[in-house]
This record gives sequence, structure tokens and C-alpha cells, in this order.
Amino acid sequence: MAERLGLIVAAHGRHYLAQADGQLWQCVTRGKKSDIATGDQVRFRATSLDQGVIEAIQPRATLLYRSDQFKSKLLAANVTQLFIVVATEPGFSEDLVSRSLVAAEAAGIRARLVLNKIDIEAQRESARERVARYEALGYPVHEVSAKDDPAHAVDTLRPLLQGQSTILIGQSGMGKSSLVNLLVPDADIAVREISQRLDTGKHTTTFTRLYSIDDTTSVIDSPGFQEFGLYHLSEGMLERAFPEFASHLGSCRFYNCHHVAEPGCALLQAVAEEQIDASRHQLYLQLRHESLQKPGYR
Ligand SMILES: Nc1nc2c(ncn2[C@@H]2O[C@H](COP(=O)(O)OP(=O)(O)OP(=O)(O)O)[C@@H](O)[C@H]2O)c(=O)[nH]1
Ligand SMILES: [Mg+2]
Ligand SMILES: [Zn+2]
Repeated sequence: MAERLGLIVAAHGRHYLAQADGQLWQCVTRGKKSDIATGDQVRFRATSLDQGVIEAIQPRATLLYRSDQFKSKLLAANVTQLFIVVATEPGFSEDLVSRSLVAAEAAGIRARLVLNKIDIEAQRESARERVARYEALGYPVHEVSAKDDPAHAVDTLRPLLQGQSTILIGQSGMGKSSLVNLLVPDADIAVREISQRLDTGKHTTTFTRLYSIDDTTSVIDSPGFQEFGLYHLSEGMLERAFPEFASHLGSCRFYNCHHVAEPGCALLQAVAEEQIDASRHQLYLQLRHESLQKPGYR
């Protein structure tokens, strides 16, 4: 049977749903390969009226992924924009937000923060203070309440989606799916359909799902995560993933400075002078440490 070109709209284990020719195809890979991500364009061969075998992945514009010492986990392919969704309640981890931002920078994907649940007054001011730090670094912050003021949430976020492939990521319970349901007409219906076919059906999101809004606009909902390993990033990639480091790089005494404890390090100097937040430099050191644990690196 003829090969078709499809867009992967859901990935669950080694099962993939491809959208092609106006329908969904349940696809598998050959052998044990599972290196396909939601957002990938693939070539597949139909094996029945709605099933297929993936033959090849088309070249990717971007690839977002996490990794630890042993394996990497693909989040999504070809996304152009990351919405990091945080909430007033439950509280969010700044470590995870910062790691998500580093991942976005390293992948060449623009990032924004969405502070959801601003209707919860008790935590509102402290959450605002915590996201303000990221705003100061140049990442836009958008305050919304999916529940209390859905119209405002749509007015705020919908224009930002146009022409972009946007993924919403964040910890469980922040409101990613609630926002996707507002931004994508009929998203809940689609989720139910996919849940049946991929055999899940819980409230919390268990797989990454892409919704096409029009030819150039899509939105991806993803499961909440607790960890964001970045073992795959080299030292050189790491130092460039912190935008506030940029103006200091190249000014260190040693051209191959690691910015750990070297004399004449411009980054350490900037930290001492409080031009760079010490916690951001600390994260750089931590991520550098992690990437050096990886067997085979360097
Ligand atoms: N008070 C309040 N609750 C909200 C708001 N948005 C979402 N919630 C609630 O927060 C809970 C979690 O929302 P979800 O949209 O499922 O969160 P999620 O980020 O998709 O979570 P995972 O799929 O587990 O990663 C639900 O009970 C929502 O009703 C909001 O703006 N205000
Ligand atoms: Mg969800
Ligand atoms: Zn240095």
C-alpha cells in the first residue's frame, strides 16, 4: 500500500496516532524503535483502514526533550513556542521552571510563563513575586484564570498562538488541560476519543496530545512532570541557555573558562556584583555537574 505523510498527534508508549487525509491512524514503529514525538511529521504505510506502520521521520525544526543518565524522553517535535504553566496553588517549583527555560533556550524555542489560577487570592501575591524574576530575565508572564475568567484567558493567550506550534508544559494540577480546553474548540471531545483508543481515561493527562487549530497553528497538551533532567546539554550549550550570561561570556580571563571557580571569571564577577542572580549561576553549576555524569560525554 502507498506511503502517506502524517502528523503525530499523540504518543503513548510505543503507540502513536497520526493525522493524515482527514482521519486518525493508529501507528506502530518497526521493531523496538520509540524515538518518535508528538509533532513529528512521519511517513507511514497503511496496514488497514485506520492502522499503519511508521517508516520514517521527516527532518525536525526543533526537538524538546528531557534526559537523565540513562535515557532521554522526547516531549515534542517542531514546536516553536513553550508555555510554562504555573499556578498560585498548588505551589510551583522554581527549579522546574528554570530547567524548562534552559531546555527551551537550548532547543531554540521561545518561552513564556502563564500564571494560572489568579482567582486564588491567598497565594496570588507570592506567586506574582516568584514569576517576576523570570519576567525580569525577559520571559513574558501572562496572568489568567481558566476557571474564573475564561474569556480573559482566551483573549490573553489566543492571539499568541497564531502561526505557532505551542506546547504547554508544567507540573501536574497547574491547569494545562483546562487552558487547552478553552483555547481549542472541541478539545475535550478529542481527548475522550483518544483516551478510548489509547486505553486511558483519567482526569490527569497521561500522554502528549496535539490539536491542529489551522494549517499553521497547533497546541500541544502534555502530562505534568516532577523532574526535568538535562543531561544531554553540553557545557557550551548550557552557558548559552542563560540569556543573562550572554553579555559576560567571552570576557573571562581563560578562553575555556568553566565559570566554576576560575580566577578572572567574568560570570563569577557578575554574580558577585549581583548583575546575575546567584541562584541562576547555581543552577548552571548543577546542570553542568549533571551533564558531566553522563557516560561517554566528553
Ligand atoms: N481555582 C482554579 N482552579 C483551576 C483553574 N484552572 C484549573 N483549575 C483546576 O485545577 C485542577 C487541575 O487542572 P488541570 O487542567 O487538569 O491541570 P493539568 O495541568 O492539566 O494537570 P495534569 O494533566 O495532571 O498535568 C482542576 O481541578 C481544575 O479545575 C483556575 O484558574 N482556578
Ligand atoms: Mg492535564
Ligand atoms: Zn568564566
